[in-house]
Amino acid sequence: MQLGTDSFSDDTDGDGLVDFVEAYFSGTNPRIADSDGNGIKDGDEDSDEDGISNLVEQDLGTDPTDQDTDNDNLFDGEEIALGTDPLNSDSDNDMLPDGMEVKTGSSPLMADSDQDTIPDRDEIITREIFRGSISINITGKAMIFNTLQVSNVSNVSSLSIFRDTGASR
Ligand SMILES: [Ca+2]
Ligand SMILES: [Ca+2]
Ligand SMILES: [Ca+2]
Ligand SMILES: [Ca+2]
Repeated sequence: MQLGTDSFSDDTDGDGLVDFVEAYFSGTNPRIADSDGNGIKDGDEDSDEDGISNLVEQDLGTDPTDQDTDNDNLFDGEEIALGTDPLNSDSDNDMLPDGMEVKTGSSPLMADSDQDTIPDRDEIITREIFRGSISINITGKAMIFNTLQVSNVSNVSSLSIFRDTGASR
């Protein structure tokens, strides 16, 4: 590597971040411990403002420049707080992404949140969506919220939505 870094040290500037991470991921300078000179070492900075420091991200293997490494609509820091896996979009492996489970009220850590033997993805959920003076009631299995998109509906007295069972996110 031609980075001007010390080839005998993984962390040339001693800020806690290894040179490789600084050069390719965190966007900080591998030769300066405090790249932006704000008094906070690069390792303690939270470059992507996702709630956890660059150093913690380096240890976890998450992306210090991406707030949501696994793209499940929960910031990396939120996932640490919740106990979900910031590197797995579906921590409990029940086919419902972590962020969606938080939104719909089921547990992202349990495939059957209320332990009624019906898995979260098959639970019947009712939601009322408001937009201005219009409200839409939607009832269906949790999975429907993965793919549901309603746009420009007008003068429709009843609306039926069919979900393609083969559909996935
Ligand atoms: Ca991150
Ligand atoms: Ca995430
Ligand atoms: Ca996750
Ligand atoms: Ca899940």
